[in-house]
Amino acid sequence: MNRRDFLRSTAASAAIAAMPGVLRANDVPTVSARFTIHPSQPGFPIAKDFLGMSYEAAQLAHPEYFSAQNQSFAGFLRSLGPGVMRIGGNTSEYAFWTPHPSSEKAQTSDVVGPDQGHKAPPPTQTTPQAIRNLREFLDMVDWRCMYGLNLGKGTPQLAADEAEFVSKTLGDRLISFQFGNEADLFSHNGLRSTTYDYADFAKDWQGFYDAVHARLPNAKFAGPDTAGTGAWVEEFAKQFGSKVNLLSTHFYAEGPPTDPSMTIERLLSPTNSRWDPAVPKIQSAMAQSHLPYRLTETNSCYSGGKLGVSNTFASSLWALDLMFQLLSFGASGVNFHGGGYGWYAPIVGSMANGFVARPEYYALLLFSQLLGGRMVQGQLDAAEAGPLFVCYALNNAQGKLQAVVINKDAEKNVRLAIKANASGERVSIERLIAPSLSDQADVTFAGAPVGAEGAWKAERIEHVRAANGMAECYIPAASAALLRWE
Ligand code: BDP
Repeated sequence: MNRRDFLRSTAASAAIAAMPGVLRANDVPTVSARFTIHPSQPGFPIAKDFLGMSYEAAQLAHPEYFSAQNQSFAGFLRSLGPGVMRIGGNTSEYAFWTPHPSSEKAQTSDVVGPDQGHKAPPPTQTTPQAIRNLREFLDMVDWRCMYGLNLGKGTPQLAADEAEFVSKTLGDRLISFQFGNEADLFSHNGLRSTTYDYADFAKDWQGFYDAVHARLPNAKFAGPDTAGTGAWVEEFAKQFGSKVNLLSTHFYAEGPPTDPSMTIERLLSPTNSRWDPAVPKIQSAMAQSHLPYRLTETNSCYSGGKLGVSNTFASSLWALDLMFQLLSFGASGVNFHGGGYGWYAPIVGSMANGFVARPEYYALLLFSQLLGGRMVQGQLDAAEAGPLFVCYALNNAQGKLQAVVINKDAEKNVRLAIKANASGERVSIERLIAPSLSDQADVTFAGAPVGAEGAWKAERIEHVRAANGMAECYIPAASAALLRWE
């Protein structure tokens, strides 16, 4: 770095440090990057219901949770726009449709965390009351639902009975049914023999489909909802593409939490040995079937998440980047798995104690500002900033240019020059920041934390000038920002 650059970067660091709430800028170097945006070269659209959450089916055994009574939880979903609630998880193979509960058990609001997958969970009952409450809840938050039926321990007959009631009750709040959760793991988890393979699953799936379809000729289905590397999704698309309205798979960035190599650094790494090989398979399944794809269950670390990784600000930068990786190949949405007080759950709490937003929730909150827009092409020259610095550009629903910049690197501030032939004389900046990547409680977006019932309102919006198609901004180490051309 020559003297002039050094002085400039020192001044930049001081300027960043002087900004209230923008921390950790002074102790690391500032490097340069350039992002050239082509607003007239469109990419994939950002579906209005791109955002979603995923919950264990066992939560339905406590029917007050997803009910109109649970206002404080509902607020967090409402703040994200019209999303998708996916009901499934390991416990969906142990959730049994119980149309006539013998004793009308008191409605409870107990919380069910994400299943840790260590052993078979206890069986639970899904009652008509739970489904009626779910409908009220979905209406209240204006979300729709993907509903997992029990393939592992259930029967086609029970699935058809349950589907009939769910379909009648959820009406147009229901997007599709799915059969089974991660059937590609059935050979390992005791739900089937150790030789269970795709052909066996296809037979099971067809049997369930026939039973439900016979009862509900207009019912919609999605699948395969598998865990792994995408191996089954291509076969599934080929065989059942004409019977489903959506392809679905899952992805956990790392795990298990007991493995010491599962760290923040690994989570934020630009490559992922589970996800990278899955993407081309998903793309080919989409291309051959012409079906949309949704990542129906994801999070940072399986087996319930990892304390000190999944519940930190790093998870927020990870989740934000993952959503753009999904958009880069045209995925229609994502469901972050949660529930209870799980380490990776974006929203945690209970009706008795109230709910709070974990750091990961802030990624969804930022992203909710982009719904209905469309990605546009951009070219990043980030040689100095390195692979942990990424930028994405889009036109919002009104055709105004926006960009999201994610600096996952805790060791470099970035001075970003942006070239964009966009109308607008200034660019607003809303920052997603926290004192450090490992912070668990002090995340803010646009200067404001998420409060009770998901209340949030931007409190600090910075501006920089855009002149002759150029703008410049500073992106401190370990932070992200939403830029809008005004
Ligand atoms: C997924 C399961 C879900 C678990 C999650 C985990 O579908 O039920 O909670 O793993 O292990 O594979 O955290």
